Amino acid sequence: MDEDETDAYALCPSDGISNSDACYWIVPKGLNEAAVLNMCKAHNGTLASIPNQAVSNFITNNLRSVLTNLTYLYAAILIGVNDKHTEGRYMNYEGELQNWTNWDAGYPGGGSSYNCVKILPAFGNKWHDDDCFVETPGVCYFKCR
Ligand SMILES: [Ca+2]
Repeated sequence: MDEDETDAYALCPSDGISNSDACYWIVPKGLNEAAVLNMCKAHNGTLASIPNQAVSNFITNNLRSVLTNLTYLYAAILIGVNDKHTEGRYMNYEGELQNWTNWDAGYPGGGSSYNCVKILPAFGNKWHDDDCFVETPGVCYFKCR
């Protein structure tokens, strides 16, 4: 295996959680979407799409203590879903259509000014759309080993 192949994978941060070869890590401070994405990319990852209820449960259950501490200050956690390219068409950060969604009642409702998506722990971990410049923690995903 050459160095490029090695670099395609990341080690799961010590405060991350892993499920098979998937690792999830919460950026432990409030940043805007571009800055959270940069933190994820610095670890060879990206913002985490949430493909189904099982992954949503895995993240929110395992990171409950992190979320509980953070939600004292931050009520929302950024995830890897956005409709920045085409309003109302939600994609993940790997350029794929987001098939599964977990919107709270009445959401998404921000139109073209709210193109980022956040988990709201106080609302059953349902999703709200929000302004991408609002600073919150976010969930990174790494393919790890
Ligand atoms: Ca939007």
